[in-house]
Amino acid sequence: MTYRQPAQIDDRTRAERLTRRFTELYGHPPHGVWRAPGRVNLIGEHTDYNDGFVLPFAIDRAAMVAVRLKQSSDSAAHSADLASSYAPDGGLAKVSFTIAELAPGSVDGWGAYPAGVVHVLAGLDGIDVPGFEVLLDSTVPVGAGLSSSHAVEVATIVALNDLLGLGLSHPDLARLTQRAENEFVGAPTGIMDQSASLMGRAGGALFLDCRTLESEIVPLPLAEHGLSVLVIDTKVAHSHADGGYAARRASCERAATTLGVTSLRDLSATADDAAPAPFLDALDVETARRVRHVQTENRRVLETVERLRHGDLNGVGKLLTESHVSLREDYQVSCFELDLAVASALNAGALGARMTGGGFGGSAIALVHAVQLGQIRDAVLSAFTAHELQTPDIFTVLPADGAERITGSSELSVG
Ligand code: GAF
Repeated sequence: MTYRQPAQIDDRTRAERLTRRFTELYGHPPHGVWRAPGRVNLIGEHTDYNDGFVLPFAIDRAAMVAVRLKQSSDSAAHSADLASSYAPDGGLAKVSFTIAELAPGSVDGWGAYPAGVVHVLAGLDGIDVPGFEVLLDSTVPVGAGLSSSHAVEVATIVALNDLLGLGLSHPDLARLTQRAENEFVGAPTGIMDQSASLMGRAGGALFLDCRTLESEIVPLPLAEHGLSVLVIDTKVAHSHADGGYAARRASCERAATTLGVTSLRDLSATADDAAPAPFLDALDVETARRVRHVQTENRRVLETVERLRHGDLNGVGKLLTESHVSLREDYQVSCFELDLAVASALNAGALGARMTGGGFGGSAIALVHAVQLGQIRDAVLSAFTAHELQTPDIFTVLPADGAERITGSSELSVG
């Protein structure tokens, strides 16, 4: 069967629609509209909080915020057109808060994302954050492991960075949204997702050194090679505030201390490092496997960048699949549905496939010949039906530009 992707409305039309709804809701227009994309991670999983290497790309699905600054310090945020867990009745979900009263736990649900960012900004010396009104919408599916929460945080922080003239750089903004996520939302995540949302570029993947935040866009010539990246959202909801993610992170930190290194990155700085060495004897078997994943995954990222530079997309596919095996066997963050998505895509002809993001649910990606999209999607759907599982959502994604202002001038009338 041929595969047809449903059309998405363009950014400008979405921004105009959001502006109209904002004006109806608050009685005056916003000062501007900003968008920030979700991401898929091509490769480099659970390496970011080990100071390692990652290769994600921003996708053509994004959160959008319309924002207006106020004179008072109370803020209101509404979500519109969000996936059902944000506004279950399809209407508006509203969150209000006073900036000075914000503290971890004081706002929950989706409202914690804009509130967390504001809380962190307001805590910086010399920055006075006034109240503001926000209307939010997003086309990033929630709970699918495509960074819907980071997209909201990044859209909010770039809007405030512009409106308040803060002049913060992308690495600064990435570190601040990471603090919002860690300190306010309570999810001990790394720096990859917000960096992809901020620094992604259409046509390429973001090769990021998570220790220094030095980055480079590596071209991802999908169309030239007749390839597509297919996302398979298993519909198994995951949350990084749950124990599994935190336990993996803690075990890596303990292992680094035992091995006498600052972080596990120091065991695998180059692609030529020797295989896991006798030092692993100092660790219990399970921890040694976690360490082996981080070490081999860092090497796979470097190797993937090399393969891309040489136009070897078959080689990239093999590395993706190796990454999945390592996440399943050594890091143990996959699940039955993710393994099934990967296996059925590979059996139907994908060049490579792997879980993407933190795991325990969420999405898998497959690198596929565009002409095989229909057959691969059908094979995955049949496999899920045969196991009486929820029907996955399957769609293609393209590397897109990172966060940006869509409309609005810098001339403000604050009210
Ligand atoms: C989640 C986290 F948010 C990232 O920081 C990263 O650790 C990823 O899981 C695993 O690679 O997306």
